Amino acid sequence: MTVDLNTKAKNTWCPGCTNFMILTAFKNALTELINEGKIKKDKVVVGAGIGCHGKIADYVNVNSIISLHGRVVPTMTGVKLGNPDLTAIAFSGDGDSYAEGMEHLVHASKRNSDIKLFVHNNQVFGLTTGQVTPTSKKGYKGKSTPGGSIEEPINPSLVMLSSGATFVARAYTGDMVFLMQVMKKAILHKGFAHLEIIQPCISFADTRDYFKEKVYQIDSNLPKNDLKWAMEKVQEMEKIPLGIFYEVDKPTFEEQL
Ligand SMILES: Cc1ncc(C[n+]2csc(CCOP(=O)(O)OP(=O)(O)O)c2C)c(N)n1
Ligand SMILES: [Mg+2]
Repeated sequence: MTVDLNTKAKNTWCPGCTNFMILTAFKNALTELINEGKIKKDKVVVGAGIGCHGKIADYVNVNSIISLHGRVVPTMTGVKLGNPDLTAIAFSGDGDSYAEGMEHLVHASKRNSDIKLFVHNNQVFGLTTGQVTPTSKKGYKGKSTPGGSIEEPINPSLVMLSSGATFVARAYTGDMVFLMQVMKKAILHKGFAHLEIIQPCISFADTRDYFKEKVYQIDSNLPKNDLKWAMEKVQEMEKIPLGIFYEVDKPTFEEQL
């Protein structure tokens, strides 16, 4: 069955932005899950933070709410508590979630709130035209760091594993089919799911050549319930692993409340 997820909103992302890959992967993931009878379109709610990523809420024809910068996670916590039947999917940016929204993120993860969080990690504040974020590489030269960032970046997947997230995964916009497959699994996960989507920002942090050489997919048949292994794996830097590192079944915040 054709599921029409298009909207009439004018798209204002830069031509060639990797957000188009995330948008397409997401629409395909939703279409397949709806057609497979696993989710219902009218029960899906998309939340978004503020940033280039946040515009995605305007481009997918499902229920949606645009939050404040850094506040999509608590907003979706409320949405899910108010109506636990909803499939709550939040889109955020590396600035949105890992800077201003970090404390919300850690606590939602610890609670195992039944929210799926897809973070567009372009290692830059994109919408505000190129300032350093917690995931910017050391040496990154942008508007707020003209001499190069002197800080080491954080590793979001590691933070999520140590905070209690029950689904921790990483994907790259260069492989849209793989991204879609991981999105589908995250959406079906019961509990807090964190999907870090590595994406080059073609305008302010063009990392296309860097990531193309670095990323690889882990063996999808490996057991996913080994926290120690997952914590070690996500810290690999020489080559950057992609896939679902950790996935366990635990009671959610909403179930227990
Ligand atoms: C409370 C608040 N703080 C700061 C801002 C300014 N602001 C808007 S978008 C943005 C950067 C967003 O960066 P990121 O979350 O990485 O998203 P991207 O644009 O890269 O997709 C900032 C700092 C704001 N709108 N509201
Ligand atoms: Mg960003």
